[in-house]
Amino acid sequence: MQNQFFPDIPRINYEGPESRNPLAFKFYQPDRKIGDKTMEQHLRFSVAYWHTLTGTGADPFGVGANLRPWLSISDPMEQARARMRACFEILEKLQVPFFCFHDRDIAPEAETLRETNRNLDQIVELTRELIADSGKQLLWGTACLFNHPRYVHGAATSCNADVFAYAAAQVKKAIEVTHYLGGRNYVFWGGREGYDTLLNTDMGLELDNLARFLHMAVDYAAEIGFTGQLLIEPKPKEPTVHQYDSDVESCLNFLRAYNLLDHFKINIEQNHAILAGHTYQHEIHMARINGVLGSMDANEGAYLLGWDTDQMATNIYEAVFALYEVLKAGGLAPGGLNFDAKLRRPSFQPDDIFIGHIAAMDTYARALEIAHNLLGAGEIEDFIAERYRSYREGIGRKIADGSIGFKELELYALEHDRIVNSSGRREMLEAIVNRYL
Ligand code: XLS
Ligand code: NI
Ligand code: NI
Repeated sequence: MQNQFFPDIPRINYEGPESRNPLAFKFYQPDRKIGDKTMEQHLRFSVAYWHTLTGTGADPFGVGANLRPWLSISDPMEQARARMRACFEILEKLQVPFFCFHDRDIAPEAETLRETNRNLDQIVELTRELIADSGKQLLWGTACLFNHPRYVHGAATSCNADVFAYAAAQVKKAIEVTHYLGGRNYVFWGGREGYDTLLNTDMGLELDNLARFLHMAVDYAAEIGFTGQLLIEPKPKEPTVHQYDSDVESCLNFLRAYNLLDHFKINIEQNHAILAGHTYQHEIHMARINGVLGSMDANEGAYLLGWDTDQMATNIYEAVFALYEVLKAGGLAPGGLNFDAKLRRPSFQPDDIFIGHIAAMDTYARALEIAHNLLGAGEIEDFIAERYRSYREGIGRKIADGSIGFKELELYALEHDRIVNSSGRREMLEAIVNRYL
């Protein structure tokens, strides 16, 4: 195991809930079986390169504050190499099996696209070696189509066709690289695919172009033999005023309208869910019942702020319901739980990287066990089944199997107009859940 960048950090091991060691797992035991799979197989944790390696700790009011061992290297390509090595040291020490990156996270952008691609190729070669040596895997790759000023009006939805072409070239390359590194998924987050004002926007054309772009990506992935999942990541706002892929339902509508539903699944992020005015569980549930649950960006947003704070998840209650849905869906593979999360700016020390990931991994490990027990006991499922019993017999059964219409229902209602309802028992159910925590 590498020990070059974080010599003071040991390999993180399980020490149990009584441990007071911040550099130990209290709940995460990769090999422990929960039901028919190990924790590692259920949770499929992933480190997000942009936050954990490339992120500097800058915010809109201040420059980078992070202390990182590779920042003393001034040559950008040498620094990129060091960062990639450091990534694998982190993965190994944390026992995290996967990582995710944007093309521009791992290699610096140069003057020309050709040169930029050459930079990328060099880092990709190093990454391939490190993958082969460590057995770590790429959960997903993606292209950064939002940082550079050329994407000021969007990428696939830009008013400028040259930008559409540039974005296509970038995604083509990013899919190739993801494929070359054995990536299990490829993600599209439409960072600037939305609008700022309708006064300057042809929304119909922008949406058509976004669909054309995604069809081209589907075709190209098939052409080069990439069989990983293609994922769309919804987010409602930030940076645009209106973001086209704003939540799971808007993505579903878009994918259906443009004949893309067979080709895409959805990558759900907690912080994006709450910005959309939904719960995390709602978004996962919606994806599950529509058969499009692909992967998850397992972070956590601040409920008092209106932007994507991308915190390390530590709220066990929320994670329980996220994993309850995942268990009901039969698991996440080939997707995973990607920590699309950054440390708070005051947590600038290198060891905070480990402490933060341990906190999130333990949160999900603990939540997995709770969700498994809650689902297995069946108290919630039984209550729901009983609540809808009227659709399994008599008139309800005829409604459910579609064998009845308004005229018959009117005749029925005329004879049965003394309606009896029963309690929804929300408080009772919440108390039941609390018994499992
Ligand atoms: C930004 C998104 C982004 C995607 C990958 O808010 O969460 O990080 O996950 O482009
Ligand atoms: Ni994300
Ligand atoms: Ni986000």
